[in-house]
Amino acid sequence: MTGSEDSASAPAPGKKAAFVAVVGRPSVGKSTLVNQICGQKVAIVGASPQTTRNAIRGIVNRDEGQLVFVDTPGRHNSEKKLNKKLLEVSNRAVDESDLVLYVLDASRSPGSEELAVAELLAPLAPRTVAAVNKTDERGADCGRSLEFLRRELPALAADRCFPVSAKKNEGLEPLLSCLYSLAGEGEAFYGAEYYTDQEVDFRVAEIIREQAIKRLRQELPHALYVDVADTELRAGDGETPRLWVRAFIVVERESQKGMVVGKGGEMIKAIRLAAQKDLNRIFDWKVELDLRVKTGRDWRHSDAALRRLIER
Ligand SMILES: Nc1nc2c(ncn2[C@@H]2O[C@H](COP(=O)(O)OP(=O)(O)OP(=O)(O)O)[C@@H](O)[C@H]2O)c(=O)[nH]1
Ligand SMILES: [Mg+2]
Repeated sequence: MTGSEDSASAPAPGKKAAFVAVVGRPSVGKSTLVNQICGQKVAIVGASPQTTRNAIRGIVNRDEGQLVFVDTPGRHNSEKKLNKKLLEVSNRAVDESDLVLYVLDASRSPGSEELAVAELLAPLAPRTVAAVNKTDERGADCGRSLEFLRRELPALAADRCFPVSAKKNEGLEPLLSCLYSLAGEGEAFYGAEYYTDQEVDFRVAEIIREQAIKRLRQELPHALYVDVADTELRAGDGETPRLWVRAFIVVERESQKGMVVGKGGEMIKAIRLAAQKDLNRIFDWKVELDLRVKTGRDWRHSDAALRRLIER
């Protein structure tokens, strides 16, 4: 290429660019890890399994180049419609990515579900890196996870397996260096100002869902989704514009509505205020949330609802 304009848009020589699918069983800490690596809250985190329901991209820009991490739903083998859909999301992310970051939980003994993940990744070992997470947890046995990897994924070199604590931000730098070393050269996929490519409505819905599942028990975290019905950017009193949002927490049964609303409306108020606080931190706008509850019958068994909610 010749001419100053062309050379300005060409990738700098030697710059890396790759998509990294972050894969593993539910609750091993994939989303926590992506958030730490990106230095931003990209994906929501929850104590109950299957918090992540979509492929969520978090972008890391460094002098060496750009890595796009694709957080995925935890791989849980079950015949339920929702689980099958979540597995599809995970499979697609693996297929479409250049590298795989396999996350394991050092505090749990690897069982059949872990074995299924290792089997899936076996043919991909040359482009896989493993993170053995939660090394900070009491009773964590990192050696057990490393031994599992050696036995079940022998093609994965030992120097590609990294003990980490996503929560404490420990051990992430060598892991990231390894991923950069494996990434191919190429032009960045996103502008350097981006750390995620999620749309505002989706991020708002996810932050509300995080606050809801944090407070609700039993089946409710799995049974709900959040529907952002309306948003409007309004001029603020001072310089900060206000983002007004009307959103619904959608549950499956009439009887679940009461639990989300809580006694005297206390529960939904707590969810609204906490979500609003988080959203004010994430966005440059002052966010005003109008939050309500409604029923969306049996959405987990509806193909149309699952397509709309999961395949974004
Ligand atoms: N002790 C400890 N807890 C962690 C660590 N990383 C994540 N957790 C906790 O593990 C739980 C699950 O974390 P997530 O990041 O939501 O896990 P995930 O793998 O994304 O889960 P799914 O999206 O449901 O598959 C949360 O309670 C986290 O706080 C860690 O390094 N140490
Ligand atoms: Mg997750």
